[in-house]
Amino acid sequence: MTKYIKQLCASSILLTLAGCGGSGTTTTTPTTVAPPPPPTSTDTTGPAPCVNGIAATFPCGGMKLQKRIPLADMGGGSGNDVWGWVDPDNGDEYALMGMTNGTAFVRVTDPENPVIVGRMATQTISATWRDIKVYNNHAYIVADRANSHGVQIFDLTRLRGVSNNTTFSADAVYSGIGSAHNIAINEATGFAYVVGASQCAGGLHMLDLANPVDPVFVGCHSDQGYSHDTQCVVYSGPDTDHTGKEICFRSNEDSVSISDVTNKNAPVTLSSATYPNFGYTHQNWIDDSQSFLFVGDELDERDLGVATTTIVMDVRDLDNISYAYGHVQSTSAIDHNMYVVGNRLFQANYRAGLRVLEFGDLTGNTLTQAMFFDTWPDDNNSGFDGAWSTYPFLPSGNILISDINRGLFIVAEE
Ligand SMILES: [Ca+2]
Ligand SMILES: [Ca+2]
Ligand SMILES: [Ca+2]
Repeated sequence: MTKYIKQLCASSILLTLAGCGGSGTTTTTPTTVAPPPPPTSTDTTGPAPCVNGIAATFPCGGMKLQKRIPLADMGGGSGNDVWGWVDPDNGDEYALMGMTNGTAFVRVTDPENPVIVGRMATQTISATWRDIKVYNNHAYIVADRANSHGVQIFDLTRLRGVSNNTTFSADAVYSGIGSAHNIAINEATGFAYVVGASQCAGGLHMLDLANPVDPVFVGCHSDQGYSHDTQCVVYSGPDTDHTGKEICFRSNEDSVSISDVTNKNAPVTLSSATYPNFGYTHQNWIDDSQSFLFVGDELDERDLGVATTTIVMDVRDLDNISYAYGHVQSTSAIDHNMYVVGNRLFQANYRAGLRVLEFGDLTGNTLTQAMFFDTWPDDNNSGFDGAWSTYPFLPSGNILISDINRGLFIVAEE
């Protein structure tokens, strides 16, 4: 969901407050509270096959419902982000479900019988925006407009062997930031990139995660001001000028930009570009060949009245990126968080639910809808309801959907 702070970030007042940098991790004594009685679940849904275009009450195509867990069962609040974790010792799969008031941990190894292992409350106040990433068996959790929330760090191996509904606290909290919109982690290098914080003018606040419970601030990259989201990778794409460098693809509200962050002391923006009919440049993900960047604009559908449109940027030359085309779908919903697995693009499209697009050669628009699971049966309009995010990277092939209104969905291809 968008957040309008670019103008604020440009103000001298905030810049004065922001500075660049920040440091400090508080190592807390993690607590594990004896679980209260498990919640009485009266309205989980599923499993349900997709029959005549409906799974339970949810429109579907080629996908089945393994289980839906209502928000109340996970401690409530509205839903927001979701990420996943696989226990390297035993292969157990987990959903890390963000909610306004905290994060729920759900073991989904048996997807028709998921186990709510427990939850960790927000570090400060309830927040519409929470974001979660995982590195080295630790979860890193930020929240937006949440005062001095910082980055909660949670050792996920503590979930091992826990059966249900335990109250956890963070192992440590990085307090070099307060609120932040998002956190990205390049798992290949062990660096985290906080974006949308007051620090670093809302740009990249870079952290070295070599010690997982004690992140070390290593630099800012704020030349473009506020970034709403980013994906950072070790570059292996077609532009041989930059092979092996650490490259961040950034969505900056009003543009897309490419940055070389290899040298944390001197990151450099290589290029930036916009596209027709932009409303709010929200989030992006690169294809496996690192040639084309999928970009979600969060306000074009609502404010410009276009049908669900996903932007494709040609980034084959990192020094000179350009708009390639927009892919238009049949709904009016807003495309939100999206991720690539092979030749498929998994999109959480708010009121249209999860849409899975397949593609071939991206030099032309070959995107077509392969399957879908609609968590908002009411309509497909451009409201901020329904599917916030999705996690399509579990080895089992089960796909997680975090729904603002209806909780955690575990779905699968039929
Ligand atoms: Ca859009
Ligand atoms: Ca180049
Ligand atoms: Ca719908």
